[in-house]
Amino acid sequence: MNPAEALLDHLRSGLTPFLGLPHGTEPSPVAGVVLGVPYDGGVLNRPGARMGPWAIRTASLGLGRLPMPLRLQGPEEEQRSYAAQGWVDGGNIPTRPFDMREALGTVESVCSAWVVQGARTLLLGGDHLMTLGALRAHAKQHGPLGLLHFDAHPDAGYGEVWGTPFHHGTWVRQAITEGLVDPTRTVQVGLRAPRFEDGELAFLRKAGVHMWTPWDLKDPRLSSQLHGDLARVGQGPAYVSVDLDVLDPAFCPAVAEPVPGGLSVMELISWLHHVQRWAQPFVGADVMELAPVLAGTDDSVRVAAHVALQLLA
Ligand SMILES: [Mn+2]
Repeated sequence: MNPAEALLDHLRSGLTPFLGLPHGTEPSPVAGVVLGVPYDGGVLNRPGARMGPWAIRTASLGLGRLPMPLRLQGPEEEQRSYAAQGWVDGGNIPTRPFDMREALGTVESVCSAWVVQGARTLLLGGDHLMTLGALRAHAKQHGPLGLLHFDAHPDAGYGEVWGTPFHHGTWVRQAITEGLVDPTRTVQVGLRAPRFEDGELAFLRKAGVHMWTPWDLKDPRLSSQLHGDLARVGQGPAYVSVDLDVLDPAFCPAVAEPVPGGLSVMELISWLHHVQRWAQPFVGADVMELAPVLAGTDDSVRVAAHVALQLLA
């Protein structure tokens, strides 16, 4: 179905699959699957991310799927393929809002059912803890993963909150501890939030994770080191995780923990272009933490839809 037909089909059916992709909830050997994660029980402060998947899908309707070439001038023109070629929208993962461990298990088992068929995954969140379920599914299939993680926060928090070590600020530490990611192929971009404790950065440094603040990204002396880091993540099976709070609240305020001083949409999309230069495409990706109820306009939602589209371009 071409995009125009997909739009007409949406008008007829009232269904809103991401980008008008074919809807298919039965795991099958497709190129990739988009899965919503309507869960926000791991949010510490401002919930609402459980509504993210519906909002992103609605905002994606009518978007073209033929991405702009990376350059229209000069010798470096790079054509990009039709976005989400061979992908389906697998609907939402039915995470019940009452039990965090069960929700994580549901995300893992639904992702696994697609991953064993050879499908790549794109999660639309949902809170960031749910990334842990997807990483468990992919690591079981591919072994330890490279991780390119865009976030204002390192998400490697220590200690328990309300009696559990699982919340949306601890999944990276869990993933390293469980051996789901290769820390030497793990790179975090955009970190800037004020911290509660020093142990997080020490843990990540000791593990071998490379971390970049928005100010590091601007330093021309660090440019080749940064490009080396981004390339290294993709030298094996890799996962790309975007917490929308990596963006400045000027661009995307509808997140649980907005932190001033973040990336612009253009900067984030520029970094995502590096992902498309990896020798092998990412095995899984996600766009997390959109809480559409937390902002009065749909600007954040539109940004989320475009970031998700760029991942599939
Ligand atoms: Mn996060």
